[in-house]
Amino acid sequence: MPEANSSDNRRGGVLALAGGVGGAKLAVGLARVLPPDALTVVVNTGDDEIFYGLHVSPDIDTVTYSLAGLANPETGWGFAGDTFNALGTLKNLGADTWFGLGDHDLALHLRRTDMLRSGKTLSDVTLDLSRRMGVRHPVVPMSDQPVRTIIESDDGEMSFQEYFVHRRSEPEVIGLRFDGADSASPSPVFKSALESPNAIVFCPSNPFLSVDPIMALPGVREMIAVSDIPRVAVSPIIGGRAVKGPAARIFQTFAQKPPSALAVAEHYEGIATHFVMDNKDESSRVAVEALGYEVLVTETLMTTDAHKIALAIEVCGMAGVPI
Ligand code: FO1
Repeated sequence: MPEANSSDNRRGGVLALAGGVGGAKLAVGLARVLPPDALTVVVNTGDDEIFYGLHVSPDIDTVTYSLAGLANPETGWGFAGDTFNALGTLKNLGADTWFGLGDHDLALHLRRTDMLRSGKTLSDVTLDLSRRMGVRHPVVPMSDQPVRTIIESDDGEMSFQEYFVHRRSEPEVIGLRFDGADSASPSPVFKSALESPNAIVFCPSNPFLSVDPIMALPGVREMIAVSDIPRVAVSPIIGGRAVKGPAARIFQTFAQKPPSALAVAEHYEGIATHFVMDNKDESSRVAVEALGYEVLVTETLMTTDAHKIALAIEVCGMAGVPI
């Protein structure tokens, strides 16, 4: 496997693909060890939805708030210490308020929606707002066109937020599709980052729900699969369990097996070249290596900034990316 070369100035640094909370944690670590021109974080927008008339981009916000040091440490999403006065008023005024937008969060969504309505792209708006929050590394939506993750369930079709937040992942998932992906294109910064990265990192986000929407954009899977650089997948499954979210049932449905680091490695087969899994999953090392991966077994649970940085250093080391 060719190693990234620090003197290869034509290369564009690390391209990290992320969903929400798990992806945001590794993005924080990577941003602490890499300069802004050596990291691009491309974020899933399949979970985006209109709430209260406002454009909500949950994964972009989770990544941005996390990089800005503003994320709610208990939930991983939303603003730390946010209040919910406006939501209470909305409820009193008859709105269905199952999707919890705090007061600070609402201000961000008002601003984003206003900027989008004035004709700016989601890329422009994300860059502008993230800079204003003090984020120095580029946070980039996967696409500027709408792509929506639709859950096909035993109780009908629904948006991801309807399934995950409103219905608490209770409906039985029987299918998944990414509406709009075929006719969308990767956002301009994503497209140029794809052309010559030093390494690609699949952050520990749900492979089916958070990374697959990114891979579903025309040309993305193919470009990644044929690239000759290290492509590191970090398992979001630790000891057979998802750190957060509905991964267990989703794995059962789509991989036809319970969640495991090995199932994640199988999912990224032919796409990733390197695989990072937790010490708790050490027993699967040989099976993952047999799939052709270079494997790193380490501590992957990121409960502190020190963990995030340590994992980022290991990921960069494995990919030969100088820090
Ligand atoms: N998740 C919840 O479980 N309940 C909520 O009310 C909720 C509100 C919310 C508001 C803004 C935001 O950026 C994220 C929010 N999330 C909420 C998280 C979000 O639904 C998921 O974590 C992601 O879409 C999955 O990656």
